[in-house]
Amino acid sequence: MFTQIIMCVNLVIVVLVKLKVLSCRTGYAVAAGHFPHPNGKVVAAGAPRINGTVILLSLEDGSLKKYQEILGTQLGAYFGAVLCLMDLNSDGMDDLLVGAPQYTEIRDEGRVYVYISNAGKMQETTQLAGSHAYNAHFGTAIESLGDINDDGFQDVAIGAPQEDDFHGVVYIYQGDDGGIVPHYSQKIFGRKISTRLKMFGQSISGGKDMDGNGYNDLTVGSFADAVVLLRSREIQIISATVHLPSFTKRIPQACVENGVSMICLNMTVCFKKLKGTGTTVLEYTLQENVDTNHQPRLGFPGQPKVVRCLVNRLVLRDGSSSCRRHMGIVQVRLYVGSKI
Ligand SMILES: [Ca+2]
Ligand SMILES: [Ca+2]
Ligand SMILES: [Ca+2]
Repeated sequence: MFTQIIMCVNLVIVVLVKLKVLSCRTGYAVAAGHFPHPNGKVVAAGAPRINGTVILLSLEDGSLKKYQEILGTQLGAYFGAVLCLMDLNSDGMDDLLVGAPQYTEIRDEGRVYVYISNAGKMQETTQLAGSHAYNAHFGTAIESLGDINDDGFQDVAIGAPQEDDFHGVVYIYQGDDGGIVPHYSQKIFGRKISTRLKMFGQSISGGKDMDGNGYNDLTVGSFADAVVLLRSREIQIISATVHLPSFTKRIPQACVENGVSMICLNMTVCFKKLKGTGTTVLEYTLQENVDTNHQPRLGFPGQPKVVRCLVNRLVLRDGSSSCRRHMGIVQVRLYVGSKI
């Protein structure tokens, strides 16, 4: 049995909380946030020895009081060595990510446990494991990035510094209304940035817009006398509309392709940039139906025969819209009596 002291300090107040917990090193990692309600104040403290423990302390009347205790399940996983409080599901209350970088299936793959605030408690919903890579130490660093893909939910970066033969990897996961998308959205290899990088992802700092483009960027530390700044690209939102003739049966223009009667169909596709700056080169594909169980009836002029999809590109500038006209071809025998 050990006694640990956690201090909550501002300019004039010092609060000491004595905790009796079964494992030591309480305070190895700490994080602060808002829980169990949007105005509530909570401190999470990790004690990673033995099976590992995370203690949640709520700030009430100037004192920190034990609110919830979360126990790790695997001996030596270092559960609680890394903590991050952030609002993943945008309900106004912070959620908790707990790193266990030495969690082992074969050897030290690492794991991150995700707890979502629900009914006044942190409840485990998801376990993240990166690529389950041998000796990766996934979860060595966990950092909130803010909302880098502009979908209204905060995103998170997780380091696995010993993955890829100690060159290191950083994973990006996206928050959503259920908490977090369990599969990563991006895997960033240190080796692809520079072969000199070692232990890329040992430390991560995010949530700051370093280049002023309106999107938060990511700074990643390594053991190679190098710090890497990864800049977020801006999000562009483009609307796409396809205009078809209202009465396709009355299209008068008949086509013949390879001796087979066809009906021509003039269509217009329009794109408008709703969000984003600069010049965008847009490549688009037109295809009648992507359902492989359905026989397509619409094609496009091609050489030497009709093709089922058409690929084209155009340039969109700031706030601009642009349209292109294309001719579709419908086989007569399939067209009669049915709509496209
Ligand atoms: Ca939340
Ligand atoms: Ca997001
Ligand atoms: Ca930026």
